[in-house]
Amino acid sequence: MTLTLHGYWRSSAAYRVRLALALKGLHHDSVAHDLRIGAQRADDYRALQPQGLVPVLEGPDGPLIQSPAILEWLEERFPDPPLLPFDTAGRAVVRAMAALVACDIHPINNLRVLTMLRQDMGADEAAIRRWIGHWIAEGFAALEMLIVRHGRGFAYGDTPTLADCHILPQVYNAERFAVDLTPYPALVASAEKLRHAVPQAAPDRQADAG
Ligand SMILES: N[C@@H](CCC(=O)N[C@@H](CS)C(=O)NCC(=O)O)C(=O)O
Repeated sequence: MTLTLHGYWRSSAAYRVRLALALKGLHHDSVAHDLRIGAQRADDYRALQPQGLVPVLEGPDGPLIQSPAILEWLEERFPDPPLLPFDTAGRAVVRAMAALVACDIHPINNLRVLTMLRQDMGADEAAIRRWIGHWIAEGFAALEMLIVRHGRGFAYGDTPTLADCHILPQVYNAERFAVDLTPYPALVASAEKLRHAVPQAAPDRQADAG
């Protein structure tokens, strides 16, 4: 089965998918779309992803969009190793952790939001960093509490889950923007554990990095 991931090395949403693919031991081909030059908005790419966002995963079920849906698809199609706990309560916690990143941190710090803040609202780089840092800190404070409660090495339990696939890319974003991570030791430790488990998924290991 051929799986082709359309992404960009620094895209944290694409990084989520690379992590899940790596954890499941799945090979994939990569197609890079340079977000800095707006390649994601080209007509032929919008035919795959009408929003003009990365990632897209092309496979036997057609082009799949929205990284949370792609991760759920991978989990259903390739259940071994599982990235969700077996019990319904645990699944709800893992999905909540993932949603905390995917719904409440990442979208308001996305490139198109930052571009609007810069271009239409007159925000300078100091204001942009304050904006990003604020939303990451608020979300990470809550995540830290959840990881202390549920984690045993990883964010939930002692094996990686879909929660970790969301958290590590968000930590990568936080590092890019020099957000202070010292208040979140459990979160950082869980992210480091995943980073070391699947180094091949890291942004700087991608062919288009630079
Ligand atoms: N909810 C979407 C978000 C995708 C997304 O925001 N991708 C970013 C990169 S991380 C992007 O393509 N940004 C381009 C832009 O904002 O123009 C998903 O999880 O797939």
